[in-house]
Amino acid sequence: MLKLFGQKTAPSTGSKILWLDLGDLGDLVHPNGPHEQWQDHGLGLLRTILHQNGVITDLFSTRQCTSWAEVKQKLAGYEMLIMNVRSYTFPVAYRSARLFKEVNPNGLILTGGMHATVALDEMTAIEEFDRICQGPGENIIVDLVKDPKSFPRVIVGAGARSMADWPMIDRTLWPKPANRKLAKKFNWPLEPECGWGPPAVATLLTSRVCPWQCVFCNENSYIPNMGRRPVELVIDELNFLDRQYGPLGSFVIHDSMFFQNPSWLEEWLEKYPRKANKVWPYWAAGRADTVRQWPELFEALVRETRWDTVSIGFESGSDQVLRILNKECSEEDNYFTIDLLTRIGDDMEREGKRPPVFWSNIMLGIPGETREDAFKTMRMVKYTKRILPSISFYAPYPGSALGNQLIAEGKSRMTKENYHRFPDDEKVKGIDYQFYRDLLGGKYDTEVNHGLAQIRQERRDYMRALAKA
Ligand code: B12
Ligand code: SF4
Repeated sequence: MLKLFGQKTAPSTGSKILWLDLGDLGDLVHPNGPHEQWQDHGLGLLRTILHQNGVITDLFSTRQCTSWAEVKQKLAGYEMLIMNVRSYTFPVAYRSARLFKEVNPNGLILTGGMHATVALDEMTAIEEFDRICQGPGENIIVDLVKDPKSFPRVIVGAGARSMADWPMIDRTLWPKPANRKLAKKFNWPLEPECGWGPPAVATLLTSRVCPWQCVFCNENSYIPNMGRRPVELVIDELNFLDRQYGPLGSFVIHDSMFFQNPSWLEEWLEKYPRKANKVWPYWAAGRADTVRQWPELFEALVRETRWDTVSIGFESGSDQVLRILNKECSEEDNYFTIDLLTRIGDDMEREGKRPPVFWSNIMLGIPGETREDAFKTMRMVKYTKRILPSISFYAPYPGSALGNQLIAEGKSRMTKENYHRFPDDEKVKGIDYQFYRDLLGGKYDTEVNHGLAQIRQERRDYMRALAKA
């Protein structure tokens, strides 16, 4: 069997089954930013389950390669290829599948992941994909990999009822950084610092589904409901990672919506500061309306559990747009949340503590948004005292209600060759992107600054805050 592994990839286990981690070429060699280096929990979970059941797989990542020729070389000699395909990795997945079949004409390709659930037609159109699993895979992956031929081409997956049933991910099954300089600061199998908290960083999930129905997202329409991971298991995992690979510096809770389910949050508030090896600061997401609904709980979490980086999907500073998005939050909810965290931060600063900061998700270029709406949004961003803005041009993802509608109307510019490559990609037809670039560049600062206190009128480089979306 021909296997050409450079030092960049994990040594071969001798297995003829390869799990290919997907992402843009070079992201684990010379990454563009920290988020490109984060690890894939779907891959981590399913590979852990496979290995615990005696099904050993090899691994490498397209992110560890800098050319397609290198990817092709590394694919040679395998009998089976497995991939977790999300919409944003679909272009890389199908290109890899073609290369795999070129070098292993009799090889079999198993795919699963979010894109199979939300855009089955695009997946079935790729004839190289021999099996396509929709939905969760934890209770099907072992049987499927052991005997793929006993399954039809399109399969509905089976998941756990609760995240309590998930094994702890074996993080050594994740890809390594493929460059010595990067490896030094990566902290593998933990993850690198991204500006939210000290290294080493661990990413984890405590919940999978958000019950809201924002039209640009509404993942609960395609991710089956499941029980949240028990607080004790989350703390045990953090303590284990700290002991085994640490010292841990901070962590990122990747949940789409951490600030939900008050009884879980109250238990977290009570146990995390007491039972964790150290009260590490963390990043986690919430919504402005729930902060307004449970302000005491929010404040206690920020103060006592070191929820230092509070991600809120503000999205827009205009009620008109928030209604288009079915966000079920109002301008008033947004300003309530901003004022509350500012007050907490001012207090903590007076006490000599590090004040919490917002990771503020903002969208521009939403169909139906007027210029005045966009000015209001940028005004809200500038009004926020302690903010890491994450601004993106709205992207019509399949699976979301608005995404599906725009795709059906032929208005999406996201093609299977280019789901999203660069932050300022133009994603929807009929949107005046030049206006938005000018807005971020400062051309409309007079309009944006209208009514803002002098101190808030200072501008930052908002073009740099523009994120891939
Ligand atoms: C963590 C996360 C990220 C991380 C990703 C890190 C990484 N390397 O993977 C970061 C922060 C970088 C990220 C960024 C983005 N993300 Co993101 N992200 C998530 C999030 C919150 C969790 C993903 C996860 O780990 N899930 C848990 C694991 C266990 O699930 P899973 O990977 O789907 O795997 C399961 C199944 O799919 C299946 N399965 C998977 N593979 C296979 C293979 C086989 C053979 C089988 C049988 C089954 C199977 O079994 C697994 C276990 O059940 C999801 C939302 C969510 N709740 O899932 C969004 C989500 C995946 N992201 C999304 C998007 C759009 C993005 C962004 C474009 C911007 C944005 N809006 O957030 C960027 C683009 C990133 C890029 N690099 O280009 C969308 C994807 C929509 C789509 N149609 O694919 C989601 C669904 C959120 C949303 N509703 O908008 N993201
Ligand atoms: S955008 Fe946020 S609040 Fe809305 S459905 Fe998605 S995860 Fe939930």
